[in-house]
Amino acid sequence: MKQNSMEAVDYELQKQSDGSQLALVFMQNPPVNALSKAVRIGLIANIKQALADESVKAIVISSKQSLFSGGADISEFASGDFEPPLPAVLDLIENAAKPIIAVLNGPAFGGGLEVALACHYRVTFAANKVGLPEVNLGILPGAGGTQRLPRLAGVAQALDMIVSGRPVAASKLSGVFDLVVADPAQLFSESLTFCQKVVAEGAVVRRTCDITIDASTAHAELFAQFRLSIAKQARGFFAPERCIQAVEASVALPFVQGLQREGELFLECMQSKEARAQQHFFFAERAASHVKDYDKTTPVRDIQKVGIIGAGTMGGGIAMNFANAGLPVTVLELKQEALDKGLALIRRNYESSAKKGKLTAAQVEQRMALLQGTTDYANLADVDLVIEAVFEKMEVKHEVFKTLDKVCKPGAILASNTSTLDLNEIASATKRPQDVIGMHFFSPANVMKLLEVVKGEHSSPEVIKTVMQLAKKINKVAVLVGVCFGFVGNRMIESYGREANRLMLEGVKPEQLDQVIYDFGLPMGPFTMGDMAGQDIGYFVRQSRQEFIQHDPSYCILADKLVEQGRVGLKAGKGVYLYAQGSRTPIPDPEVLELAKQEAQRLGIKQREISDQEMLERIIFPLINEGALILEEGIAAKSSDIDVIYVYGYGFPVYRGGPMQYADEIGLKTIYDAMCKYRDELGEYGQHWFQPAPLLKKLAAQGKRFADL
Ligand code: 3H9
Repeated sequence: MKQNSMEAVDYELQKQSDGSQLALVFMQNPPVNALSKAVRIGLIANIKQALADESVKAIVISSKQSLFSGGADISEFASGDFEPPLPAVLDLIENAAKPIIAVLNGPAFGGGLEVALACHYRVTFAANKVGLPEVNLGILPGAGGTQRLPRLAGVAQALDMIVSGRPVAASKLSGVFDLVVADPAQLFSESLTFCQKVVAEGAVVRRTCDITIDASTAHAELFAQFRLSIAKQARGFFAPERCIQAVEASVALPFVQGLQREGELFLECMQSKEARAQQHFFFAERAASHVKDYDKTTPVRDIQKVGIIGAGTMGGGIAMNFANAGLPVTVLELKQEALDKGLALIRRNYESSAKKGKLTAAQVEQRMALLQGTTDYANLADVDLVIEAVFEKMEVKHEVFKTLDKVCKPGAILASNTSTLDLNEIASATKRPQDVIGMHFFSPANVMKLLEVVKGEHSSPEVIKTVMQLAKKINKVAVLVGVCFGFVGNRMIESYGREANRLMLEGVKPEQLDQVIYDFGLPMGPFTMGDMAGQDIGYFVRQSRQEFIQHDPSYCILADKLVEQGRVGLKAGKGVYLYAQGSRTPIPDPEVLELAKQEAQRLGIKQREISDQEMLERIIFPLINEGALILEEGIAAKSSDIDVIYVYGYGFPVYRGGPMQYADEIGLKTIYDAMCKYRDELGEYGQHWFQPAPLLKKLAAQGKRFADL
């Protein structure tokens, strides 16, 4: 429901000991106090009222919510209605004739911090976080943030905050706050004393725009070095360079012209496809937690203790997530030796984080103390959730779930980390399929943000809700998916690997294709990725997919042959590429090209020159097409869920918003036409693998997007 400006901003007067009044202007727009149209109108009205009231000597802007403000209302961006513009509100604040003091009672981000920067004084508490995260939305602080922050905090500090988007604790930020109190509970009383002091000292209005930046602290070298330092993480993004240019303008131009330049750059960013993608992704990530399978009335089970079956790399990584969140974990391995090895690996991981300064030695010990090893299933009798991470074979999973059914207490959630197997079949090994669910972590499980939560045919709403909420507690982004081979992520990646292999048979060099995919924005191409993960992993999965080979004799034939020759990737020093001892740099190997040539001849595939565009389309479009099938089958509830899976699970560039947003951006008709073209051009292979999904065909014909579903 839209708020009106009276509700969005609250106004109070507070009588001071000298008889004068302090006007208190509180923003109130839950959940994050976004600076919506109503808030902007309310701020203008209340500030004007305070300025017109002769008894008011100073004005406080604060909030009664837990946040000071989460910034501009992003949900309004699509409407294009920015009236009254936020910069106009800030102009009113900065040029007010009475001192305006921002009291930051909670985090201030983006436009929220920009409001504070335009005030004449700023007060907060030490642990409070502030930041300008606009760059994460593909834009830049467009309400004077790029001009005012350098004036207050210095150019180097401002550049870092604006380009990284990282929040900073007030205690670590120099030049911005006039008073930083240690105890948040004392913030209001100390702020009032501060305001009285400002009034007593003549109510001086100190405008940030009047500060001159010392150009000697912001020479060209500083910007050049900064550009170099962020080149890797900024690759492919549009906004970071514009952020830097806007800060450069704060040094080179007077304030008013600087603001103008900021405005131009802001508009350029706003109109970029990267901004559309990043803003789509912001809402996609949050929308992933809005699922129809439960509601507010669905109870949630209390998870206090967790069990993990398997202390391998995956089981260990999963266990770390819970220990990091302060939950005790019992890790089970049947052999003591494997258990000791697994626990030692976890310790090494923690110690390596400590070496990098991410953990203290005490934290390492605290976390290790939460991890208990066992070789006896009976020790899982009291866990509230158990996650199985054992060998990916149905018989093995059945054994584990049968045993869990016997030993675990009623109401315990029994989860499988399977990445491909049928969860319903796994659940059938128990007498409580309603308590069985999939929790598909991505490797390394202690690092990757994504969790595919797989709902089985019988998984209860209560179990689904508990696991979705638990994911947030262990700092994962959970996406709910249905049961099919590979669920969403791995089912879609299948076509990606298949097509990479086929392209090599058709004459593409691995390094050519890897470069095309890297340039598209993924961290690495499919061959480098396969070598890093181990080519044997895909080989093993393919053994259970013999029906693919029956339809297509070329199906991943090169990858299979390489594995059969012991070329399993980086760990063997050779896979698709060669690796020098101790090096991770892939070296092209003519032997692999020769093998491709021979196999192509044997299969009657003509090798030819293939353009970068064809490579890209043949790698990415079938993946999108599979996404369309997944949507049609209801395996994913919405296209944005697929985007979240691809960005967080597979490194799909966030500035493309995920594969489905990318498809929407370039147009579904383009994808549909290309699928038809390859279907018709690639003979039997094309007929088999390039059939457009009916949903893609329908939406393309209607001129619609996946996001319209
Ligand atoms: C800006 O300021 C531009 C200016 O420089 C220039 C203008 C001219 N607007 O994340 P949560 C929603 S750009 C609208 O789960 P948390 C969110 O979608 C802005 N809605 O909470 C969700 O909705 P739902 C720069 C917003 O406590 C709900 O609020 N600011 C906004 O985990 C709860 O969100 C940013 O980039 C918004 N600004 O984290 C900050 N923010 O419940 C963006 C949130 O329907 N926001 N929502 O799913 C955040 O980083 C986090 O939301 C925050 C709270 C840390 C604030």
